[in-house]
Amino acid sequence: MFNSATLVELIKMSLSQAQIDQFLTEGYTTVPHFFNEDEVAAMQIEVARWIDTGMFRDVSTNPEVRQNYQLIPLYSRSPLFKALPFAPKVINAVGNLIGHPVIKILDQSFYKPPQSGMGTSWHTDNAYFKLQDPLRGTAMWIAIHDGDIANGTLKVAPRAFNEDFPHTRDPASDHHIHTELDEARAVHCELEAGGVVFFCFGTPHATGNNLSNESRVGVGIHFVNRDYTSPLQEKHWEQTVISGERTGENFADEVRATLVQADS
Ligand SMILES: O=C(O)CCC(=O)C(=O)O
Repeated sequence: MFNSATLVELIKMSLSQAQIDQFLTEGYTTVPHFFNEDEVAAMQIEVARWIDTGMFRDVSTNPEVRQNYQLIPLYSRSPLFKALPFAPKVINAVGNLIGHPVIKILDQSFYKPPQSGMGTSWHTDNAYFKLQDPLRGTAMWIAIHDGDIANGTLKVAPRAFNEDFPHTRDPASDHHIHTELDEARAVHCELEAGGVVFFCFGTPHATGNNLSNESRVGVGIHFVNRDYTSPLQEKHWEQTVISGERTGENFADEVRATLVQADS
């Protein structure tokens, strides 16, 4: 059962019908302030630890000019981010969008240093995951720092998730693939830290260069409805069951522990 604070948070953070409808028709929706102030502070402390201890890897093929630092996976390196998908508001929101049973298949982070941070090229997650129904998988992209056009916040192409986007190797990255997309179709998801973008596996998305004087970090967590995956896909992905009976207290505990440790 949830305690009353969790219940209040859950009600406050439930997606509106308009957000669910936007996801189903446009392939994405944004939720400002999905994470509260303490949660944002804890996530920023954790991400600073990853940066300071050199845990990110630069995937840029032209690192003298621009850098695009990636850390993947997160759950094995961070109790905070291991617990985050089990926060009741996350289970609830993701379940509302793609239906239960929800499994988490991937988590990762991208760090863009000031001025020379490089964007990630246009792609769909389904170019990697190949889910038959692109609406049965969603990414939850978290703005760890305020994201705007100048620092290359996430951009998406609405109403495109049923289109076919051929992908080829991205020469700017040492392992990614990319697709062509007319920039006129882009919606820039400008969000304060703690805001979230949910976008389905068929939705083309990208980030821009960080031209600002501050670092910017995003975290992406990928979920699917297990009833829509094949055994072959399951063999290749992480299989963390999210739906089900849980106390829901783990993320809150990890947030507190991170803040207390940073204070001591
Ligand atoms: O932050 C980025 O540069 C890329 C984000 C992304 O493509 C994702 O999280 O799926």
